[in-house]
Amino acid sequence: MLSSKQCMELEAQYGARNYKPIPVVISKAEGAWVWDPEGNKYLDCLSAYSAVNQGHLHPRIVKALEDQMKTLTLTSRAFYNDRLGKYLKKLCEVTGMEVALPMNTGAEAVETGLKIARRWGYRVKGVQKDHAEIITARNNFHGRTSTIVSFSNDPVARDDYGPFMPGFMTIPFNDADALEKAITPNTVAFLVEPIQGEAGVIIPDEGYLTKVREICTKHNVLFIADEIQTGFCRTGKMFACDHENVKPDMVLLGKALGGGVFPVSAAVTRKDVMDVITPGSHGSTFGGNPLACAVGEASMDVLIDENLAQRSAELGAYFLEGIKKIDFPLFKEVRGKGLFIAVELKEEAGGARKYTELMKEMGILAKETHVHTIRFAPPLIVDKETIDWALEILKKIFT
Ligand code: IF1
Repeated sequence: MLSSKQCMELEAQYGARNYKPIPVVISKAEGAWVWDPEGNKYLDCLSAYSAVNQGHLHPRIVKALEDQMKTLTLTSRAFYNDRLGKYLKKLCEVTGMEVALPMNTGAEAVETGLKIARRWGYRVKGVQKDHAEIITARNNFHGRTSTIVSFSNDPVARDDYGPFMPGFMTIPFNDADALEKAITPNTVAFLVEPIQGEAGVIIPDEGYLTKVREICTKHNVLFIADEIQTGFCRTGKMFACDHENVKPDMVLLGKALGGGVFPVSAAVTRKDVMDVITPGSHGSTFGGNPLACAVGEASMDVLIDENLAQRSAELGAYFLEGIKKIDFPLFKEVRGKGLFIAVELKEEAGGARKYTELMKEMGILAKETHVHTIRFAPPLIVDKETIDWALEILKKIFT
């Protein structure tokens, strides 16, 4: 087996430098825990950015993958496959939507949503050809395609990838008045994360999503919720929009839909919206493949049958309180919803990186976001004893 050092050297030599990972190599995982090649054990407090909500190697998800792997893996959409319909039905039931378009990665789900919204604008709303506008929120993160970085305001993600896609504008997050002011007759959609993830777990004021719903309805604008990171129980409800009982016109899903074993994503919406998509107008070689369908179905079953929304809510509140009780003068703010928690440090702390590296030394893996914020998002199957253990370590680090 390669040592951690050898693995890191190989990546450094042969890999593009688009990441700056915490210096730990993971070679094995189970549940909430991961191991490096030397046998050191760590608590995973990132969960692959919430793609592993069900825990690493969940037996039921692995079994679904194994069983399907031996039967049928890929057909393309040139033919039907016997898994897709049943999976899409479950996806619609879980989201309360009517029809779904299956893709693979989150960015593809977002692209799908943008294409549907534009077509809907021209063919249903009656916007003049090539004049559709989509409103997005400042500090958003929706993925890395050229179109998506066109409406990012993060220079690191965007600089020198122009010329950028026109037809997007950005307003402040958590500002419903700004949304209403920004809407024009050409506006087809408002795309927003119900809680901003990459921005640092930014939770909007209560009532914001309700107001967004009202404004979008009033102006005949599609409310598109990117629940790729916040969805599937991460924030203590099945979807983050459920905290306000708000139903968007379209929901974008990914990450945990693949149960940590496979990339699975989708755009889910109403029938009258999805009807603008006609044969040949959108698709993907791998989207809706039988393996992804089996995994997606099992991933949702696990979330529901193991009551992971409630678990996330309860353990999240407990973890959040525990961190808040640590009396560290360099904490600027500790916030969270469910097991989606962020610790923002004051400028004087000199950045979060040295703390995430220290945490690694003590057996907890988390990642800083931007410079000053540490995100805590363990798999939702984590138990209270483990959180108590993590809190003891955090106490040591922050005192
Ligand atoms: C990376 C961040 C998190 C997302 C939302 C769509 C996508 C993402 C709300 C695209 C992806 C990822 C991408 C991953 C790191 C991670 C991330 F730090 F970059 F911003 F989670 F916070 N919508 N988020 O959060 O999904 O195409 O990646 O499947 O390394 O880029 P994807």
